[in-house]
Amino acid sequence: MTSRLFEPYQLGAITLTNRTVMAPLTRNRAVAGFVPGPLAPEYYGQRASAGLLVTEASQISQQGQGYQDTPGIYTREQVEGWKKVTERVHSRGGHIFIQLWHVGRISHTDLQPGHGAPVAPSAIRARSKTFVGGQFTEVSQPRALELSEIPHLIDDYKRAAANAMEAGFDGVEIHGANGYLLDQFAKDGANKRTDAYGGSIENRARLMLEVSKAVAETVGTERTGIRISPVTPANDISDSNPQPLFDHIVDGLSTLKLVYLHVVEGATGGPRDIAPFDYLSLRKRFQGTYIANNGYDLKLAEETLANNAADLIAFGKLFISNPDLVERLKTNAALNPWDSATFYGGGAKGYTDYPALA
Ligand code: 8OZ
Repeated sequence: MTSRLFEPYQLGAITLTNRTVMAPLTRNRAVAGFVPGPLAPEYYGQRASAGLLVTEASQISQQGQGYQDTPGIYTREQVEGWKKVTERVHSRGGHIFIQLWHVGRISHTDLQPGHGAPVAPSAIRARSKTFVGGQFTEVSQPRALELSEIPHLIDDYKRAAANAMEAGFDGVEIHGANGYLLDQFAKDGANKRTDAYGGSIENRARLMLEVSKAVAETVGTERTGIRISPVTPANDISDSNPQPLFDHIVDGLSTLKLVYLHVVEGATGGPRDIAPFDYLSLRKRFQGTYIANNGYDLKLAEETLANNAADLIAFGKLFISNPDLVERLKTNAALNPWDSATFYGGGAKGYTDYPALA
């Protein structure tokens, strides 16, 4: 089988050198002010041979934060911090999108403005933990967002997207996955609203589509991607009927002409076959680029590209432990194992000290 993984790919206005994507990966190493840490330029720069890098999830506002030491993209200092990352990646010939994040109910009052309740579609607490104050803690009881707050929330996404352009990113990825705010609105396990944002599939999809439209208007459709996870149980999220929900969402995203659809197939970081779901239905509905993610190895990546079931393949943990993953896959070299003890928080260990091939 001839591999397409190492062929260039045109993503909107940018030419990727290959069809690998470094998945967004939370690392909890931001410094004071939730600014990307001093090692972040080196960490991302080391991985610039990926076709496309997507940053760790980055909160669009203080309200959007749910874990300690995650970076933001809503202050001047954060923009300056990210500039150092984009400059390093570009100087090494790479391309990088930032993932725009609002955690919704997966947060703790200690991280919220004025120690208020985290916000959610409905006042239903997730049976889930977050990491705050140096330990895993139950998430706090959320409050339901008022209808009148939604325009402000959309403004926060727009401001973050504009900041991303100022920081030199090639584009933004809206985090619509893994049981965070937009996924909470979309799925009926978390959304019990009775207004225009709850009830029917159309209503539950509304916020994700409105955010997508607003962000695309801010930075351009060719610089706006989105990540979804139709069946993941991450962060206690669930939906009674995800196929028609995501068929509808993807029809809407396609109409908006977003540049890519990034799909976590199965349980995030877990089994791909956790629940039946027809991903090809999404592939067919979406006119832009389809990025497949979750548990891909070289063989599955090559098969998937050969079958035209995806355009790009995102690798997560393999990119943590292999800064030169592309070269290793290309040459069938051994892969460094990852150390899960150093995924979240800490310094250079398990972050910038994984060796490249000699
Ligand atoms: C791991 C730990 C904390 C957050 C996601 C942003 O799952 C995350 C995340 C992953 O999308």
